[in-house]
Amino acid sequence: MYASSIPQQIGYNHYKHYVSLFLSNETMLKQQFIDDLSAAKTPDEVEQVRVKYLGRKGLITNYAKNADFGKMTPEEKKNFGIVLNELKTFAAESLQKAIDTVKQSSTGTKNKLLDLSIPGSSSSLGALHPITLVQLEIESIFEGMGFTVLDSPEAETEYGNFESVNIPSDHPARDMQDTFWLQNEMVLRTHTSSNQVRALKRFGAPFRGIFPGRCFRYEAIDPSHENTFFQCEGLMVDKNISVANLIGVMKTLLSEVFHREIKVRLRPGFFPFVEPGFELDINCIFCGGKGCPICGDGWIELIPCGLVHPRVLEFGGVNPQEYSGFAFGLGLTRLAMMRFGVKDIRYFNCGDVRIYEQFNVFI
Ligand code: FA5
Repeated sequence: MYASSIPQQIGYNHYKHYVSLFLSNETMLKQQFIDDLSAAKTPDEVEQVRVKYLGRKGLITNYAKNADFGKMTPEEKKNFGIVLNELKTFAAESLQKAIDTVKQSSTGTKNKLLDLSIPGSSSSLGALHPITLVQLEIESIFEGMGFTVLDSPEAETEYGNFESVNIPSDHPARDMQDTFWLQNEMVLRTHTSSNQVRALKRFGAPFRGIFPGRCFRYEAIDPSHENTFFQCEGLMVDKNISVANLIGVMKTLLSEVFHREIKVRLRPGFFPFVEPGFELDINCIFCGGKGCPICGDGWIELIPCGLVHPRVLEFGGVNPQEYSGFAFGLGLTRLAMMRFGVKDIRYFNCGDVRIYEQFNVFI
């Protein structure tokens, strides 16, 4: 019987019936046994098949009882016996194979579940970003000196980012910080200095606080310049604050960060919101001050600072006759480079976790 000769309109059950008309009873029984055994997936189900066909009242065991031996010739009887024995042997062997297979697959699964020698799949823990590590360190150093740590917005008004720190719209200092302007006329802050006036307005004087945060500049990037980097603004306003207080705090900060005395140099620097203003540079830790592609001349510009300009105090509602103060804008990303010996600032924003994992401080 070939499938191609089956009438098109019949389904599978009809097909089986159709086929059965052309097959002997023994062949039909064998096929039925094969179908049942293939459907058995567990040892219990195989056992049910065994009982159904080879049990005491099984279909194969009792098959001979239904045979009409009286109508058979001796030759037919002999053939019947041979076919029946073959069927019994076939069924017994098939059942044995099926039992072995289902047992193997079920114990195999159990073994797999219990096999403690198979390496587990581990999930890796994240590490704190090196800039975050340095930020936390700085926060703790300043908290130790009585400073409060404050959060602040990354999008600023034009007034906050520029005018409140004495940089009016026609001031050339605006050109020193190329800016990302947002469509709603806010700016992505170019520095953290806008927090000076914000803090004074909110807390008044005396005040000691730091403001770590991300800044953005439309900058051509190179090993020491990024378009997205971190600063940490600091502000201390009280009676009789002088440059001596400023230098004292900066030296404490650097010796605690680097765990040794760091050579620094203070040179005049211009920032419209401080008077006098300074650039505090540290001796390059990569070349020891000889000059290299990272520092240029052996010094790294790290902390611009100065005494708070009287106008800024006024903008913050503080009387400059009564109070004075210092402010600084520490380059946190640059400090992280120095702290961990990272030679190119671009590694910090590249998103390659293999770099961050080396710092190996788990959350
Ligand atoms: C300022 O941003 C001033 N607001 C700092 C200040 C605050 C001065 C208070 C006085 C008083 P400056 O543009 O130099 O200054 O940036 C400060 C520090 O931020 C730099 O010394 C440097 O360490 C870091 N910095 C600036 N631009 C980048 C950049 N593109 N990539 C990485 N770090 C930068």
